[in-house]
Amino acid sequence: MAGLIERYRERLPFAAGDPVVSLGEGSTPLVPAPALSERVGAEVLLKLEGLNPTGSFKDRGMTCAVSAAVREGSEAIVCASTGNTAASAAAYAARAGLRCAVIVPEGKIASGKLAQALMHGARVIALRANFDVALALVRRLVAEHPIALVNSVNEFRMHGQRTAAWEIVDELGHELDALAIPVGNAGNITAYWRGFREVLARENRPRMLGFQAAGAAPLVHGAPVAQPETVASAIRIGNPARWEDAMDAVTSSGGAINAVSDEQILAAYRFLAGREGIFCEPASAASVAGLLAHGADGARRVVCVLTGHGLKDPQTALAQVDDAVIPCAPELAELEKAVLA
Ligand code: AN7
Repeated sequence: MAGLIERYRERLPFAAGDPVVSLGEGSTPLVPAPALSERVGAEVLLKLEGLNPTGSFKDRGMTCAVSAAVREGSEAIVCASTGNTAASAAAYAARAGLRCAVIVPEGKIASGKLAQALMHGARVIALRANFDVALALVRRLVAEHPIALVNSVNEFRMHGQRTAAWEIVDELGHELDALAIPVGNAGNITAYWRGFREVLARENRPRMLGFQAAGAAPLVHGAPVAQPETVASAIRIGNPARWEDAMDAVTSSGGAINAVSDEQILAAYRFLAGREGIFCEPASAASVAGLLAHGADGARRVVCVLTGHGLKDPQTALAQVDDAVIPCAPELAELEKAVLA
């Protein structure tokens, strides 16, 4: 499958002949979720963004941001990240032959994401502060040095991430009432709304239902959270960069922004894995938790965006299933007991 710059080139700011840094991102499946649909009382389809090359939706924006950085002659890129942006930036930088530095909150990123960033050869800097402080510092850094910033404040990231909305419309037309999506730095909800606005008439646009973790829910409270906390480390963000854009998406679409507790997030995480066969990371499960807790707001058909793969965060997964592994001696009788008990 072609990457998304190739798939949507006529709608993206890339001309034929421009450099394209792609890992074959995008074109992710939209999978029905029968068990979830029954519980929510609406038809729910899951957009599996964890099937992008580095395991999260960030690759959509990163192919555009890194291709643009190469076109501009940049030699290095940088980002602040709760993990997935770092993994994606590191991979696309490796592909493009750029240097890459990622600034992450010390001890607060999932191990899969850290492994990715290191394997792709990024310089990984563990800041003794949270994501919001990291982003503020990185913005000052790039004001002083010729390094391309690839956080979602970079407009090319928004260009790329809009393609997910276009893919949904390519598949469903306007037969979609709502989009449920986790919200952290608020780039993705902003990009989806822009994408829908570009291809759907006003009366056909879905309502945007954003969900934040209760301990990191500035948009729900209407004020920044100085010390955000949640098990969903990807969305442990207290002062989203795309604050106004996200609130505009929610308001103009007639949607809502709500909070879900860590318990609700983890319950949804287990439900998806155990009942739908779909393993997403905790932050992604926030959108499912939101539908389960707050309902679909009268929607008949909802797309729920699962933003990252469950394999990103093995620690949180294993903590859910304590001592579930059954040891066994290599004897048939023992194996029978273990399997059939
Ligand atoms: C799995 O990687 O902010 O609201 O630095 O990794 O667009 O920020 C990640 C965010 C949802 C929230 N789900 O998206 C980062 C970072 C997953 C994520 C979000 C993130 P935005």
